[in-house]
This record gives sequence, structure tokens and C-alpha cells, in this order.
Amino acid sequence: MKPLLAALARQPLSHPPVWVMRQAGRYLPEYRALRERHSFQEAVSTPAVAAEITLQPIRRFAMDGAVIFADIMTPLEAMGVDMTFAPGPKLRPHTLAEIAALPELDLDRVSFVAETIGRVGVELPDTTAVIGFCGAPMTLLAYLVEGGGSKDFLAFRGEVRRDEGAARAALDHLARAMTAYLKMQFEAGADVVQLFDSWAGLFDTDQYRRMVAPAAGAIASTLDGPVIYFAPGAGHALGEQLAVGAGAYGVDWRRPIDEYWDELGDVALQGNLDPAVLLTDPGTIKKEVGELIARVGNRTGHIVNLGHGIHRTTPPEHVQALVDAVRGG
Ligand code: 1CP
Repeated sequence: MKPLLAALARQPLSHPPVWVMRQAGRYLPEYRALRERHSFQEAVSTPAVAAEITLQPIRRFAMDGAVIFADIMTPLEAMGVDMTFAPGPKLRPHTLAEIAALPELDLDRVSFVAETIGRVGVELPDTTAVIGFCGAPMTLLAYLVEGGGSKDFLAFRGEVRRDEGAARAALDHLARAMTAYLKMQFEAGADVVQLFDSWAGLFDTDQYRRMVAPAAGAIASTLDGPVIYFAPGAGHALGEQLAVGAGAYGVDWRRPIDEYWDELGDVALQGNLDPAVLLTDPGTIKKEVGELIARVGNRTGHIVNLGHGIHRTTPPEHVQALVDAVRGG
């Protein structure tokens, strides 16, 4: 069995599998070179290019998982939402009612993602898992209402407070679309999928319980394959995250992994090095990895990763140092 899948099944392993969130991206010179010739959206929607970008970090570092090159916003374009990337998504702010009334996801308009998965699967070593993904409903809603990224998403939070019923209708619609999108990814050959709930932490514990977890849970509960749920900055709602019903959780670096594990209980955990560790030096990286693995102790089901995406200023050699440290080099 592929080591990443064995960890998700909580089997004992001699060393944990490792991959890095945002491993296919701007810190790699070969990525930046390809992006000089293709816009972001063109790269995502051209399977040969998207597969090449997915494979770039695997060729260098032989991670245990290859995350498909796309964006959490990609399927929304196939629901009729126009956007550009500069570098993050930019779009017209939408009302909650407009979002609930968006057309159904047209899977034919995202079939390039399935084709990328197929191409990547053929090229990968047998031991490397294909990781599909989508944005969780509340995080997608944040970008749709705000019209792009934001430090605190205040306008969005105001809208959700003003009309929770309308927010729920929009979340339900997005959850149905993302369920179909992830089913397509599994059918195309994804071994595991990750739900990115990057902005779930903006909500208080009650809102999280009432809206955020049920929307993500509606996706996780209807899929047959393994699901990793990642809600950075939502440690205040850690127990509530269990209602999502994922078999594995990504955790940020704000608390040591053993504390997260004690509270979450019988699940696999992914994380949780501070991305800043990769800005240090190989010696420090090795020490931090050693401490992380020591904290995990004899628990099964650990996947080494960062507690958030890799920073674009990270030297690629430091990613090599991380992988070597995990594998005992
Ligand atoms: O070349 C460029 O300038 C584009 C930069 C870029 C990249 C490499 C964007 C725009 N998206 C991506 C790829 C991407 N995004 C992947 C696949 C590659 C990989 O992981 O290796 C994934 C899984 C994502 C996920 C994503 N996109 C998230 C969730 C993870 C997180 O960081 O919290 C979010 C919030 C986004 C939105 C987004 N898209 C792009 C950027 C720069 C952002 C975030 C910035 C913002 O909020 O404005």
C-alpha cells in the first residue's frame, strides 16, 4: 500500500509519509519558468502543463503525495463565476442569494482536472499517492462574497451574521457542487482528497458548529475515499471539527501535535511544522522534524506536512532537508 494511504489507514510505518501544502508553486524556479509562458488559468486548464507542474516537486524531492495543480476557485468558474488571478483570485462580489442561484457545476467544464489526474497517475512512482482537493463551502463563500482575498473578510462576516438562512442556502449549493467535483476526482484516480477550509477560523465556535462543520461534513460524508479536512486557525473549534467526519485532519502549528491529537482522538493527523521552519537552515529543520516526530511518539496515522502552505521565498534545498530528515537522512 502507498505509505500515505497506509498512514490514513493508521497502519504502523517505519517513518511517516511526507508532502508539503502548496508544494507545486512559486518557490520552485521551474514553476516560475513555466508561468512565464502560461497564465495561471491557462496552466491549470491545460492538462499537460498542470500535470508537469504537479510532478515538478515529486521529481526533485520524491514526496509521498502529489497534489494536483489547480485552485480552490477553479470549479467556481465552471459554475459561471468569472475571475482573474493576480496572484490570488479577483472577482465581482456576490450576494448570498446570487450564490445560491448559481448554475449547477458543469463537470464537462472541469474535465481538465480529471485529465490532469489521469496523466499524473501514469507518471508517478507506484508508491506516490495522488491528492485531489477542493475548497470547503464556507471558504469558497468567503471569496465569492468578498470578491477576493482579504485580511479579515469583514464584509463577508457581516453578511453571514445578517442572514444566516441565506448563507446556509448558499453553503448547501456549494457543498453539492464540491461533492460532485471530488467524486469526479476519485473516479479519475485520486487516492485521497483534501478539503481546504482556510477561513473557517473566522467564525465563533457556535457559528462553526451550526454552519461551517455541517457544510464540510455534507461533502465528507458522501464520499467513498479518504478525506483530509484542514481548517487552519480554527483550533478554538477543534472538538467541533470532528463533526465533519473526516478520517484525517490537517492541523496548524499553533499548538504541539500531541495536544491536538489528545483532543481529536481516533483520527489520522497531518502537520504541523511552522512554514517558517523552512526559512531557517538544514540543521534547524532536522531538529524541528525530530521534535515533531518525537511528539507523535508511537501513535499511528501521522503524515508530515507544514501547518500551512509553503512560503514562496523558501529555498528548495530546505524542502530537501525536510524530506531527508523525515526519512532519516
Ligand atoms: O503563479 C501564481 O502566481 C499563482 C499562485 C497560486 C498557486 C500556485 C494560486 C493563486 N493558486 C495556486 C495553486 C493552489 N492553490 C493549489 C495547488 C498546488 C499545490 O498545493 O501545490 C492549492 C491546493 C491551492 C489552494 C488554495 N488557493 C487555498 C487553500 C490553501 C491555503 O493557502 O489556505 C486558497 C485560500 C487559495 C486561494 C488562492 N489562490 C491563489 C492564491 C495566491 C490564493 C491565496 C491568496 C488570497 O487569499 O488572495
